[in-house]
This record gives sequence, structure tokens and C-alpha cells, in this order.
Amino acid sequence: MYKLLKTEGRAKKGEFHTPHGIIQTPVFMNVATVAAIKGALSTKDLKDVKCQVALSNTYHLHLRPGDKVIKRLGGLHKFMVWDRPILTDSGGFQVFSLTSLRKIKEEGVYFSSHIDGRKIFMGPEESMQIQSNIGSTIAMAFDECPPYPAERSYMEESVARTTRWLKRCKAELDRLNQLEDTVNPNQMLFGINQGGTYEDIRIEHAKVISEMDLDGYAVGGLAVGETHAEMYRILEEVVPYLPQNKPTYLMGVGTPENILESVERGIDFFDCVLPARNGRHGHVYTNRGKINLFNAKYELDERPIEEGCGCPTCTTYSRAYIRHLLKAKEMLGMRLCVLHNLYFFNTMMEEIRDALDHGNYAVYKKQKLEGFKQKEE
Ligand code: PRF
Ligand code: ZN
Repeated sequence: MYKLLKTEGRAKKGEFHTPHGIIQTPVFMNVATVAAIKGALSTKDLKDVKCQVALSNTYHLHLRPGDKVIKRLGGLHKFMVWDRPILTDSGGFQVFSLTSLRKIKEEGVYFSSHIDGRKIFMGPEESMQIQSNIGSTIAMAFDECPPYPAERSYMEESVARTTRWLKRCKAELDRLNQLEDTVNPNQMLFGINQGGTYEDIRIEHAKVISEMDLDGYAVGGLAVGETHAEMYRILEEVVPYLPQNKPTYLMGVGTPENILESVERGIDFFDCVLPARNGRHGHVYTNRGKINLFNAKYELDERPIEEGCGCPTCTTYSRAYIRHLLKAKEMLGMRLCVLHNLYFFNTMMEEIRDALDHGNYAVYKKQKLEGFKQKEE
């Protein structure tokens, strides 16, 4: 159940009630693809960096350790010891981005595993069965994320198939939720809008899926190579056709700038590997832009990554020390950077919600963006 608390233009502040607690939106989901945040973070760390929702992956967990193993161990929440919401991506996107020898058919996708080359089939029913075994809070529909650019004729066929797959996902999840031994009998389902950069295909698809009364709606197929301007244009065109009283999710996005722009266009949920990936490379976010801690100028810098940051890293260690750890290839270096970056993203979302609450999102966004451009020193 989504409660719309405040609006400013298209921007929404809301509360999403789930079987694993309330999610305050707009929210950034922290990526734990294989049920672990890369950079050696524990679920205790996740709480320390103010993470509300963890995001895991159907495809990866199906391959290893196997969704049946997770089910036997009581579901993913119990397995990874995380009692807050978990969203699982359906596997569709990963099948398209990671695997080779793919064949898309009406029934689903045939492909080879990126781990051992083993042949696998996944269709809407399989994806729902795996997500049901995992017992995530929110399951994503099994979709095709078409490549960019794609011919109009290909896009039409692909989106029509994604719609048929969505109907099968809903029917299958409804069935699974009623089984006696299901891990999470109240598992929720989000549909995914596709259509590339074709405005009319996107809008038509948004109208059709909006009528299916799902728990939430994602905009997929963006951030796949189109320009930021095109991505923002699509959001402006399509979000008005998605239910305002349901959460919206922009999949795989993005930078702090992308998030600020997309909130303005009506998005509630985000996820991105950037804060963890950049952190592992010593790239850390500050309100004056991103900095690279490998840079020689931080050798004797006794300041925290960001003055005033309340994260576990900044309240304890200096840039100089973290730089030393990174250069010595000590795992702690990566860990400290990832902790700071996730805290930075989650805190920005908190600021966004506060700004929306006080009706000054436009001002907040402008100031935040100006700060990012103002490099320090
Ligand atoms: N579909 C799914 N997962 C996704 C995407 C999509 O289109 C994207 C696109 N940015 C990221 N993750 N199922
Ligand atoms: Zn910090």
C-alpha cells in the first residue's frame, strides 16, 4: 500500500507499506546482487549507512547458491539476516546483459550461464517461482530490456511480448502466494514499462500495465545508452500515464544528478551499482563532486572524506589513511569508501524527502547540483 504524502510539481514523497516494514520514498535501494554488498559490507553495516531496501538478483541467486537452497534455509531475509524490505530483479535484464547464446521465444529465454556455460531456460513462471523461493518483499516482472537503439518493429514485438509475460507473471505469483509452504505469502509484484525511446509505444504500454493493478511500476529500458536528455524526456512523457498512487521505480539509475532530475519527474525508487563500484576504486562522493582518493594530493590530508559527514568512515578516519589503505590494497580501504558512498546516497534521499516535506525541493535541487559542480580547492 502506497500513501502519497506530499507533491511538488510531479515530484512525490510517499510511504510504501510492505510485509517487511515501511519504505519512505523517494528511496535509493542498495545493490546486493548475490545477497552481499560488494566491498565486504555486512547487513549490520547496511543499517549503519541508513539503507532501507536491499536489492538482490533472481538470476544470480538461482545459479548460486540456488533458490531452492535459500527456500530450505527459510528465505533470503533469514539467510542473509536482513529484516527490512528486499526487492529482487527478475533475471530478465541480467540474462540479456550477462549471458551468451541467448534465444528469446514466446515461452521465455534460453541462454548459457555466465558461470559455467550450462544451458538454462527462464520464462515468466520460472522467474516468479525463483523469486517466490527467495521470498523477497517485492518481485519484479520478467521483461525484455531491448537494446539501444532498436528498430521500431522490433520494439513493438518486444513490448507486446513483455506485456504477455507480465500477465503470466501476475497469474503465477498469485498462485504461488497461495501455496501452503510459500516463504512470503504477501510477496508484491512490480510491472515494468518498456518501449525504448519511442514515446507512443511507451505510453500505450504504460496505459495497459496501469490497468493491471500491480503493487508498483518500474520504468525499464533506460540508461542503456541513450542521452540523459532523452531519458528525462521519456520520464516526462511516460510517468503521467503511471498511477500516481503507486510507487514508480527507475531501474538501474543512477548518479546523484540523475536521481535529483528523476525525482522531479515523479520517480520514487532508484538503484544503482555506482556508489559501491566507485567506492571499490577509491572514488568517493562529496557535496563538491566526486574525488579520487588515489590522487597524490590526499597523501597528507587529515580531513575526513567530507567535513560534517556522519558516516562510519568520516567520523573516524582521514583521507590520508584511507588513501594509504587503498594503495596498499587493503580491503579496509574499499570498505571505508563504499560505506561512505552508500551513506552519501541514502542521506541525499533523506534530504530530498525533507525538502519535499517543506515544499522547497526545487531550491534544494538547484543548490545541490551547483555544489556538485563546485570542485574543492
Ligand atoms: N529491466 C529489468 N531490470 C533492469 C532494467 C530493465 O529494463 C534496467 C534498465 N536500466 C536495469 N535493470 N528487469
Ligand atoms: Zn562519510
